[in-house]
Amino acid sequence: FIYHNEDKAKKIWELMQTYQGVDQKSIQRSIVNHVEYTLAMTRFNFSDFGCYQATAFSMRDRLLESWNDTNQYFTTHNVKRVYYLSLEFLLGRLMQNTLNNINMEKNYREALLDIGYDLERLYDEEVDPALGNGGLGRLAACFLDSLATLEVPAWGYGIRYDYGIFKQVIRDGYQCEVPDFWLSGGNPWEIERPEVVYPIRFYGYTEKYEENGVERAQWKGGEIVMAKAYDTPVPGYNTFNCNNLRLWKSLPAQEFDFQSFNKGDYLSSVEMKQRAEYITSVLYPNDNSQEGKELRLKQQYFFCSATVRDVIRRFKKNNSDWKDFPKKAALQLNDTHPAIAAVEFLRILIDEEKLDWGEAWKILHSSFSYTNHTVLPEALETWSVGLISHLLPRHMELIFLINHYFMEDIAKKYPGDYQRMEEMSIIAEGDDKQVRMANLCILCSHKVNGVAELHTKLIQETIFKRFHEYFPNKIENKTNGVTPRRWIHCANPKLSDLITEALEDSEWIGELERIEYLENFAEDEEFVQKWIDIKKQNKEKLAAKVKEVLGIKIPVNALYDVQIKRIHEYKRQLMNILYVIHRYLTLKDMTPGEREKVVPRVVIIGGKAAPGYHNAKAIIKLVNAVGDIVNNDKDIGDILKVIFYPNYCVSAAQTLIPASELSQHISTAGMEASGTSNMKFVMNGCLIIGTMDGANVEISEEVGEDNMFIFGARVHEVDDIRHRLFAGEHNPIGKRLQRVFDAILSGTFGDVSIIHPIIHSLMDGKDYYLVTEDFDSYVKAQNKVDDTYRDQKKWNMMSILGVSRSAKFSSDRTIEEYCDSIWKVDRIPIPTPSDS
Ligand code: GPQ
Repeated sequence: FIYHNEDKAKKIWELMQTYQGVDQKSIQRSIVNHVEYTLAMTRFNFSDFGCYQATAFSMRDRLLESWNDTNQYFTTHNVKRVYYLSLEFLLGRLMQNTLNNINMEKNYREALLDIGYDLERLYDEEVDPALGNGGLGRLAACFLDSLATLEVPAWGYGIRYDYGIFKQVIRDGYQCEVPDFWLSGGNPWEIERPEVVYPIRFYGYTEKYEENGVERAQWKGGEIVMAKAYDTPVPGYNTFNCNNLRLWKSLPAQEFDFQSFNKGDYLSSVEMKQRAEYITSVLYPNDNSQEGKELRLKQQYFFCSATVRDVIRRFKKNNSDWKDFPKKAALQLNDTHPAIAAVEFLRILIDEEKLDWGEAWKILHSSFSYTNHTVLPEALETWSVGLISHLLPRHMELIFLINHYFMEDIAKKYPGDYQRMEEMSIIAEGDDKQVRMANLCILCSHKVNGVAELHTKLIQETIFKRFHEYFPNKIENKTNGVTPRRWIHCANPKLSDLITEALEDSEWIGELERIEYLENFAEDEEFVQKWIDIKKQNKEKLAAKVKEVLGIKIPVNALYDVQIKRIHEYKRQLMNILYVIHRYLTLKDMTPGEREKVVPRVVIIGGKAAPGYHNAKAIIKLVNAVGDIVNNDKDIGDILKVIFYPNYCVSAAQTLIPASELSQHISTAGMEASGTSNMKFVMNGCLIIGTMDGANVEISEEVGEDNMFIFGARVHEVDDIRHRLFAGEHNPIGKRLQRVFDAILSGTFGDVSIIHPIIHSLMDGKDYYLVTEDFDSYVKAQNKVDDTYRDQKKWNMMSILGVSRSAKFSSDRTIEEYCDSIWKVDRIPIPTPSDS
């Protein structure tokens, strides 16, 4: 290795001279070289896409320098690393974020302009890597940015899906799903690692044996699939540190194929190849709900096994005593999706490393921790004992053992309390026995966290109540956050510049606490005017985009009211559109003179429905149908526009959020664990209409309740209301809402029969999400929105105060808390080239 051979190292250093230059010529030469030598295009004529690719390759070269040095440094110093295990990383586009983090945007912009390319246009050439569903996957991406920025040695681990979340196309008002083969144009950001491969076993059987009084097993037979690593460098903001995101792809195991060949079974060997490749082919498109398919469990085990082996291999490079493992590695489970990693780790320690149960358990427990992201029962994962036994026979044995020891402890502490044992057991008994993955995760982890204060309190008091009683220090809160790099600095560059100008430096981008000084400008006329201008420019940009995508012209002087998130009944997009209909019917009642006095609104709703989620798809149809009528109604004109924004994704969010003035976070209280877009909107000067749910509660504490539009039932009231509604004791539907229902049912919006069953159940009181219950207070809050918007001075003041009080919601704050109280890791800045 070069570091052991000084002469060789010296020679290589002389050859390379130095790191990549930052001057214009060096940047241009590097880009043009990639055009010719990497892309094999002619350097005298290349497309915007070619230029994007070459530019990305040139940036990757640069990242590789710091990425290699960072890893080398961490290995040499044998530091503790964080491993973030997640089935989803919703990264979004990388070019702009990377250039900003390494502080090279200006250099690249000028270098490109000089050869006739516009950097902003290149940004739009990039595919949006969408290996996630929604909040959970995007949180993982924000965490990667903060971990690198805070110089924490950390790797993300996940799956390199061939197909990310589907592309949403709207036909006749209905959602259609189109596959997202995001790799078709190549991926210049990743590095394939053909030498980092692990064999992964499925099915087969176990053979038990005893060794020094310890029962161990050998897992044999079945099928072998290979996992190959693909690495994506993760640069931090304003640091030389560069972390890594390692994603696994499945491949057929060659040795296995040859066996089939020898038997002359050629076709079945080809079939096996395809089965192997199928494992990492597609991301499951469900958000907040489990589908329970065998292939999904295969994905989980596949990536967990490869990850655990990789982590162990890295540990063993520098360490010989297993007891040191928790001092060198912290593994975080992003929800229960990677839960099987804990069992795989235990299996390796016991069956391969020959540790005894007690030692192995202690090491496992001190290094693993688990984040819960929901209380919704349909999202709490369970897998049938039958399926796990079939696919992972040894793991099922170990889960039974973990449960056996645990049940013994519970029986000791609460003799005869079978009810409690039933609740706490990993196994849900019954005809079709199930493994409760959350219970497994809680047991295997030294810390469990919720994602907002209210959510953490709820898991302590409801779904994990028994565990909280038994392990009173285990469950704690880590309120989510979002990265200000992507969500202010990149998404809203003009706002970023204005903040930097006001605060007189740009350090707030890396230390968001500093943004509080903006409060001093809330009444500074010159500043406020610039604030207004920026919002207006962002609205113009969005209006142009809407025109381009949908052919609909939206007015810029209207209030932009936005709800963008996965479509789910608990998020209550239905309540939003019912209110829009109410607003439309009210406008229709008015004389033209009266209408002119109404605050004009553009209501934008965007989000994907899981392909099998019928009710969510019905809501999309209703929104589109209402838009068709309202947008073409001459009486209404520009006073109300209703837009369903198709294919909502990270890059769309980066255009929508900076242009929003009001955003909706209106879930039934207790159902949204945190929400994270609420934080992004606040950071971009948008006001919130919302329920006291998830992180909205903490946002209201920070910005002040007067600076938000809060409405609806509170969490402690929900159960009683729901009981009342279902017992038929519901309040009669109010006149306004009844009129809305009548309009829908009588065909005012064309054929929306797909929504009729939902409307009928609401009228029958079967209103699990409290839409009818909260409707009146929602209307009141909306009236207050209009009144406030009329007072632009007040509105802008609220907007500025929101931004200046948003520091808590930086994911840097969140990550610092995880580092201090869960991972116990330090910040390790690596020496920059100029230091060495
Ligand atoms: N979340 Cl369980 C998802 O995006 N997908 C899921 O499958 C589950 C949770 C969200 C949750 O709904 C939001 O309230 C959170 O803000 C987000 O996770 C991140 O914690």
